[in-house]
Amino acid sequence: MEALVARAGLADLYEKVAKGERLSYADGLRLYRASDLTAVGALANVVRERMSGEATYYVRNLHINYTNICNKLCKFCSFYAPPGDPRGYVLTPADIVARLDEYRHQVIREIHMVAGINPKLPYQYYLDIIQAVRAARPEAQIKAFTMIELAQIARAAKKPLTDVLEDLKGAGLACVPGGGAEVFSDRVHEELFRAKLDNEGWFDVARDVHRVGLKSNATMLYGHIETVEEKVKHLLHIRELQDETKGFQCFVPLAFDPARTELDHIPVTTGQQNLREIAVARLLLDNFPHVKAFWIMITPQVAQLALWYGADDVDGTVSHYEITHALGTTSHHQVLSHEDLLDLISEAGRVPVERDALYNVMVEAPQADNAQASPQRPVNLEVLPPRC
Ligand code: V47
Repeated sequence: MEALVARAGLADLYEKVAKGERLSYADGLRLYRASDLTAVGALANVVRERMSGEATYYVRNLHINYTNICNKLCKFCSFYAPPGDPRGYVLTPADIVARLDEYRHQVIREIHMVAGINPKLPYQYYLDIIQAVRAARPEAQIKAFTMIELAQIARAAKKPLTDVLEDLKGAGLACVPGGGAEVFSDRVHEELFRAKLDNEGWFDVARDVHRVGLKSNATMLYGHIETVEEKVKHLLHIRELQDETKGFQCFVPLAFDPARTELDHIPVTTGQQNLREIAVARLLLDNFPHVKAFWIMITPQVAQLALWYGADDVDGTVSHYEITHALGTTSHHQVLSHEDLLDLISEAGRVPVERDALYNVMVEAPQADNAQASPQRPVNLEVLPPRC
């Protein structure tokens, strides 16, 4: 390992990582530019194993996108329908309960609910959908509303955000996902998502979320027009906020999927890029408990490798996802079964640990009915064709 990182010219970074020293902006640039990705991954693995050992967290979850109507018109997004577009939909609380009913025979620990910014939705709608989900699946935790949605909900409520967050908590909100962060760069904001809450606005909302005692995640959308410098600044910016609030649970790098977007000339991210993003994040975000591999965007195959490049969390069974699609498919039904998730993790030589949305451990390791999910059994990766 020392020889590997020395050959890659990263011996001094190994020293820092071994001593648990914080990496700098310049270190971040070097990690992005180092030609030997295995050396960067090996460094990240030191941190990953120090923080989580062999454990790989996973969640049985369900994603629900309650409306695709959005007035932000982000160039990287293929999911939205602008207001007035006939493709627009809004799920009523009853629609959402009907969706949940389709999964009544399955264990669900986390319901992840995010959507477009639909200015027509009244404040009560948001409380109603949380209450409806809570009543239908009281055992599942609700992770809902990006910082962008929360700003819109407060606008609809005409109340201070902290009051709104207390109302949402009272209705059943357990925690907040990390979406809408994109890349904290004024240049990229201006170019790709001008109408959306600006970067400082995202931080202000996150600060309030953490202030009222809700945990959240943070994301970074990469693989479009961003630069390496912008990505390092993004990571250091959220590291700084984490020092202040300690409210982030997990960092989620999101690989840009250009299909059906205004940026469809941009090539899809490669396996090398996807693994590097996870590794650099693990190394720079020394105060984040978890780094997630979201297989929907990077394929289950690369998510599996990511468990040796810094990721200690795989999301999840997912079941239904509308924001992006597996390459070459248009189906919203995007799922890994519980057994396939267990196999994916075990085959990689890690120990699967089931969690809920707040990282409470549900079971220590595969239980009796999963025990035959031997690492030898081939993982069903047919759900997605490889993207790289
Ligand atoms: O905010 C939009 C991104 C996000 C595209 O917190 C795109 O655990 C790629 O945030 N290609 C929503 N990405 C999803 C999200 C998320 C997903 C999984 C787990 C968690 C978590 C959060 O998806 C948006 C935006 O950044 N997005 N369009 C696209 N074409």
